[in-house]
Amino acid sequence: MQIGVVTLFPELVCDALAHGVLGRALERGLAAVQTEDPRAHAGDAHRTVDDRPYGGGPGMVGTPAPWAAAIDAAASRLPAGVPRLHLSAQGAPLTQQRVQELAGLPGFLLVASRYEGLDQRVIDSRIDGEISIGDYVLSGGEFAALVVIDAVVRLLPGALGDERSSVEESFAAGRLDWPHYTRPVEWEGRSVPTVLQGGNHAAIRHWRLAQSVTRTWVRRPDLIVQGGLSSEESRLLNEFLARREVDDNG
Ligand code: 4F9
Repeated sequence: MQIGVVTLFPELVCDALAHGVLGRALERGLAAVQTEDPRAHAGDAHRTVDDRPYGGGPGMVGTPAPWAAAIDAAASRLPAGVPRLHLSAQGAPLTQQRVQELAGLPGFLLVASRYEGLDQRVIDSRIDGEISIGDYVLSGGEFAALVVIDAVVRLLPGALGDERSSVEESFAAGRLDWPHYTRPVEWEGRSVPTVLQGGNHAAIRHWRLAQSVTRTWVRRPDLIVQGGLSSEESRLLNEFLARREVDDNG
């Protein structure tokens, strides 16, 4: 997979990609990330990449020519036809489904703008879609681009040590995870739930599904409104609501 990132801070992006699962996946060649800096495409002596907004107001707007040239240069090094995506609070919310779609492509180009954003004409002429990672404003799109890259690259075959992890995740799509525990069995007076200490796999599965659906119900009812409950889930939820075994911390 070939990923391009247009950014005024190529080092920030590259440095962040050097660690953990992501760092190892890139090292092993499962994906390659190339950056392109609009400043390298600025024509004037001051290397201008932003200017004051027409119509007035605070902040600055990305100058069209250097941003368009950087996008074109980055796109020319990627497989033909891959989507060009701008990170923006005005974009479509990033979901695991979108992440999975991106993971199936030969590549994509992420454009991380600064200031009040890009001149709209660059978006109109060069961008295929806009992605938001949440309803808040960042000082630039770099961290949003890194979120997209992290979420996608960890899904590539071979990126996780244990491929079951991502299969189980997509199986559990639309549900929050259940709680996890490791040794020691007792810590600061708190115990690992008894069911997890034994080897009754059916009971463990039952407990995990119940925790997962009940947590989702309490903390993220919007996820359940979207997809509804299976009959097993509504049975587990009713059992657990009757016993109130789930923490509502969140
Ligand atoms: C990008 C916010 C993606 C949320 C980019 C300022 C952004 C953002 N999701 N905010 N520049």
